[in-house]
Amino acid sequence: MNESKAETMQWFKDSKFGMFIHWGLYSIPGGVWDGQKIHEMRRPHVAEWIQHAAEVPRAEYAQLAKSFNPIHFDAEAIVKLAKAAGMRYLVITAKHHDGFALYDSRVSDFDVMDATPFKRDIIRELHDACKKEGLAFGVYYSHNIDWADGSDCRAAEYKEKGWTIENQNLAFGANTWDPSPNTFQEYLDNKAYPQVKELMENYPDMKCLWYDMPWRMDAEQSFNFYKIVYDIQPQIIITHRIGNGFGDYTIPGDNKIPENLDDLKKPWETVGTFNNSWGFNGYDQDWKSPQEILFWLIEIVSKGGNYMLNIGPTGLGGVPTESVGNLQAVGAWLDVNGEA
Ligand code: FUL
Repeated sequence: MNESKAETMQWFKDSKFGMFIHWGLYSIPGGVWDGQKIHEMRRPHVAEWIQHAAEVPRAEYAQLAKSFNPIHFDAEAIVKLAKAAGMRYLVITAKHHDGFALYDSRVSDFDVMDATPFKRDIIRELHDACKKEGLAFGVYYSHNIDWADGSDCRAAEYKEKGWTIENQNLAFGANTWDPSPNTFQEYLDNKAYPQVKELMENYPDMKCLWYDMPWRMDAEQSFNFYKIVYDIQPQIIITHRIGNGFGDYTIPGDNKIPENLDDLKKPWETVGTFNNSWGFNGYDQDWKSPQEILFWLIEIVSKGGNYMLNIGPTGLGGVPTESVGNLQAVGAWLDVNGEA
């Protein structure tokens, strides 16, 4: 295809509405650990952070992989749902903060092929289904936080020295309860950089890469994450959450519409939850109605941004019925009232 970055930027500006998918081992407990609900534990109260909230040891959390068998997962149905809703692109968590990869990684066994009975490459299936259906595709990759392998040695150090406001912020999200023995740099060299390289090599023609939560990255590390992508798929645009001022587009915040548009020097995207979590939360019924979704979409698009709305499939791979119904209703409204 050999599209240029400028062309992808134009594609991005024209696309307006996309689907975000947060899916992984955390979708099995669905916001509840040992009978305790995520919003009763420490922040942030989002179901994909359950390991952090309940301070689940790495080995115990990894046991979830043995029961990850999402028999209802149907990549083509998800892609068709996105299209029916009027969405033009799809971005899925290839690896979230728990460190578990939804594709076949050669550098880690903590992935869907090696650690689960499911043994299907979810990223490949969605990538291919998007290609078939003409939907643009991208991946999310948690480059900094990795509770399985990336625990920042400095976080343990901060803890020992006592938490000051400054280092508390720096250590936010780090695995301080059961840190992996390796250093942060070892994690980067042996897992994160090679995994991003694998993603670039395995899944061609992607449009965007969603890095997240950059604190603790220094400029060289952020640059490396940028370069690996650029060397292999130069057309890909990257979120500014790569850190240190790199990145091609801005995320004003989770569920945030920017107030001062002049401050935004780059094209932007608001990402939004359907209820109050990104990953599946089995007890959160606070779904956005079709009217609310349309409000967000119109408000964002009229200000020049894109809206990427999230779905969180269940541990069995089904899309919550409320998300399906409300997305279809949005699509029906856009069919009549929307612009091409
Ligand atoms: C945040 C993450 O910590 C959440 O889990 C989610 O992925 C959201 C889109 O970005 O910063």
